[in-house]
Amino acid sequence: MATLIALTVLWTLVVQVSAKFVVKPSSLLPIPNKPRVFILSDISNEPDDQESLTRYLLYANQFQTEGICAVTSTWLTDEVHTEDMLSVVNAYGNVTDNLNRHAPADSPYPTGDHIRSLLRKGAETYGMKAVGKDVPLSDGGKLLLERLQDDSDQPLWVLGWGGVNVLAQVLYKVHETHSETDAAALRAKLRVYAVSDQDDSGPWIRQQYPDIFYISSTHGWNQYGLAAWTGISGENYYCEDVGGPDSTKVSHKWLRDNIQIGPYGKIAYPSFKYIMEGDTPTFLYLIQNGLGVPEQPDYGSWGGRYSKVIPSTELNFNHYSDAADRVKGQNNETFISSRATIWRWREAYQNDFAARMQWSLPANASRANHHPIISINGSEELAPLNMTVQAGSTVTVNAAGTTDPDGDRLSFRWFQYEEPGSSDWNVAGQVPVLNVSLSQSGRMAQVQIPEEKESCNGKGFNPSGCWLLHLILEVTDNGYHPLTSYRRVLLQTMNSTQTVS
Ligand SMILES: [Ca+2]
Ligand SMILES: [Ca+2]
Repeated sequence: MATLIALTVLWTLVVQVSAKFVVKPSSLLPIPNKPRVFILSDISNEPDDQESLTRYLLYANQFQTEGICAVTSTWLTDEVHTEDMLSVVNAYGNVTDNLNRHAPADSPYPTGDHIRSLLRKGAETYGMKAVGKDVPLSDGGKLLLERLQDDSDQPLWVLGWGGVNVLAQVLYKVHETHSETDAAALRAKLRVYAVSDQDDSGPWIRQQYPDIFYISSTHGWNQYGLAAWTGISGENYYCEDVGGPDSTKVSHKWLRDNIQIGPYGKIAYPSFKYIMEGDTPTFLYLIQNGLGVPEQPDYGSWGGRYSKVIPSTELNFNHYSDAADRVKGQNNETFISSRATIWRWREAYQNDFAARMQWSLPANASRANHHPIISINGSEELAPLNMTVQAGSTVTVNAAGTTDPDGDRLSFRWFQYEEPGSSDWNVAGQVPVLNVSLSQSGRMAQVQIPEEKESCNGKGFNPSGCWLLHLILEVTDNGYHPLTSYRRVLLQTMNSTQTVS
């Protein structure tokens, strides 16, 4: 008999699937859409940008990389260092054949030559000194402007790993050379995720152009311990959330054993000085694993969770900053913090990195693992499964068709992600709670939707005050460096006067 359990508790069940077999590219997790990405990196101010670039390239077949630009920041005010990018890309170019044995047939890794062709220098001056009427566009600015003006109707993600004056240059140029309508149309294509403000051009951009979709942590200057992105690895350095995440997974030893290996990791990945990879959350946010929805910063992902600074519909003000999650840490204490929106996924994102580094090894040395492919209600699509549900009803979510390309054992964990959709600091007791009963070793979930007085209590965001509830399925295999895939089920509750479609 299935057991009914409140979803504040976690369910973990294990099921045995078929025996090991040789993986075929056609059986790997598909990559249907590739976000367009333009990176601005103050590489060489400390080792961590080089680390982030090393990790990024292991995901390069998930992205359409449009440019990688060396920039300045407060920490590197008058020089830029493409040569340190080049050393990473050269090492990457030597292992693309190895990596491609683990890529879906229709999404191979780009060649080293292609990535090299995208490297550019930004302005070799600090912040707004690079922006103005008589200041020429840097090479990086020229490429960014070209990418912004091309024919693509897809958003262009600008990832700020340092200062963002190359973007400010481009916006200034667009303002000078385009009508306001055309300039606004170009700005609407931009999506920015900047790692705090690292020069004066970020605040300038947000002040001049509040319409730009712009994710960045805001806090006092250099108070990085307050920022969500430090959840990637920073608890011991910043003395925040110590005891919550597993610090061994971001230690020098773990990185030496699992990342600084082989013809790529050993050459490309330096040891960190302060914290590991402060800039990595910018692209973890875009990784296509079924968890995050890039257009919805408040949904949460490996790259953290963010909400609008001002929820006004009258002002078109699109700045998103840190939101908090309530997460039980390793030490069994409950943490409510923005950093937790990232470190809660640490085991999965570090295992994912380590597994991909195995892909970069020669075949005879690689202990390769590949991701589970979740099938939910018959669909393998990564986008959320949207369901409209009547308050008080019970619905079935069927993940029985889930497979693993390696024939690994799979564990199924279902949980309600309560924070998205609520602006309460502490969601406990504030969000209607789903009850789920599992069968078929966790592959089948019967979801009990709360009664109308809870589901439609007027506090939900849809017009009738009903709630949009987030149910996450997390499937983890038992390969060497276990890999996790996700699917988000969005349950829009309806009251008894509404029709369920
Ligand atoms: Ca940086
Ligand atoms: Ca596997």
